[in-house]
Amino acid sequence: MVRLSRATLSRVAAEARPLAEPRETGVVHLGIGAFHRAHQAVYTERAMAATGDDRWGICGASQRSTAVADLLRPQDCLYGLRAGDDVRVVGSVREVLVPGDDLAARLAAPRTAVVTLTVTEKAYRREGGPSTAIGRLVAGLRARAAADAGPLTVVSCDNLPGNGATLARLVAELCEPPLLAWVEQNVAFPSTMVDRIVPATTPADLDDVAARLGVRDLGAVVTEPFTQWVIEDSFAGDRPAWELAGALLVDDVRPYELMKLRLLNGSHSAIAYLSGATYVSEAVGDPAFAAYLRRLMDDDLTPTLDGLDGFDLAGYKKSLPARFANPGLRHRVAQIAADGSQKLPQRLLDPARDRLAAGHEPRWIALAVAGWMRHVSTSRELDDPLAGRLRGDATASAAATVDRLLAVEEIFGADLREHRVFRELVTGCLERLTADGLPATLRALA
Ligand code: CS2
Repeated sequence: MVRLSRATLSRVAAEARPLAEPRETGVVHLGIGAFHRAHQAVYTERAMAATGDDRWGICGASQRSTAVADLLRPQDCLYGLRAGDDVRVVGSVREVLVPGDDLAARLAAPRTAVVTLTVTEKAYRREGGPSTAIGRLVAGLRARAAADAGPLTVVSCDNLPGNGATLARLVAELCEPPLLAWVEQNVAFPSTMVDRIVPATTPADLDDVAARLGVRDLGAVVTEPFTQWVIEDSFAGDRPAWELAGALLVDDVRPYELMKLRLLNGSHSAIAYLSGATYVSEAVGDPAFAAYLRRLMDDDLTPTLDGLDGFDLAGYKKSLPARFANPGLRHRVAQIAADGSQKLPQRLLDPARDRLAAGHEPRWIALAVAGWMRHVSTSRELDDPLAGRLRGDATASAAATVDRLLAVEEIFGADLREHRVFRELVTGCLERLTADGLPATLRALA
């Protein structure tokens, strides 16, 4: 089968061809993995199609490897996207850079008006250096300031609350005073909430997309029909008309961020650490586990949300079990379990704090946290930037394990360690989980 490229596009059915063919690059994206290709790249393509403004092609950059470039460059950066039964080729990406390429020059180009980032939670840790995503962004801002190339908007699309403000703070820490002054005058960092489930592409996905498109496509991505992007409407200059592509531009993204991080990502992490399943769909197919997720959302997470007036929160919540159950997505729980130390705080610990402060006992959250503790204590291969500190004696008592892990302040802060109720809840859950297994623990808590 021939490989997808501009030259072979004519073999793809007309309705599955790109919606736009950008003539210039207006967006630089840091971290061009599957998520970007199924999310922001699609909004940008649709925005170009809606307006006819073809200046918003994307230059994607990979942080560490040449893998994505190796897949996309031979395809002229085209790739297929399957969402449910809909398969089509996305045409917004124009170029993919690898680590040695001159990213700073792209960030300093006057035509570049927007930078988007999907660099994962751990990239926002305070251990910056010039080779990290944020270090490279700062080098680009320095080049842009020197070139006097005009304002820039930097849009974080990672799953962190206040992601824009967090990024602005980390950037500021790496800037020398004159650069900081320039950034304050010229660069905006809106916060955003991004939502679309995008599992890592499998060889079976590639075969499936090839069969549907009629060309071989090594850059294909498979996702769900659902997609959402809520963006703080604070830009330094020009931008793609993302609102015409379905994005919501709002004054305050925070209520949306908390809703999504807690309900969707919090449930995801609970699935990853408790269910014992290989795939998310398998976990929620178990009625007892599905009932647990409902209690987690209804009792412990939803009461911590507010400010969503006019938004169909009930509808969003109702859609989640169906999204998780999607049999067309082979979403491995191991993918979600990775980097738990960077995910737990905003997904489960902040809502636990809110519930404790209001005088409640968040036992469903405590169970998920106990699941994570069991996971980090017993996993042979722990994929986490703090792995060295999290691994422990799998035979230790629940109390000792809870004690050891609550002391990791980067995750639990100083407060949760000292919180008697929280400690007791988690210890009780871990004891039960270890002694009796999940079904009995769920019955005992219900
Ligand atoms: C997942 C997210 O891997 C994970 O931690 O919870 O990637 C999740 O699939 C997306 O945020 C959905 O929008």
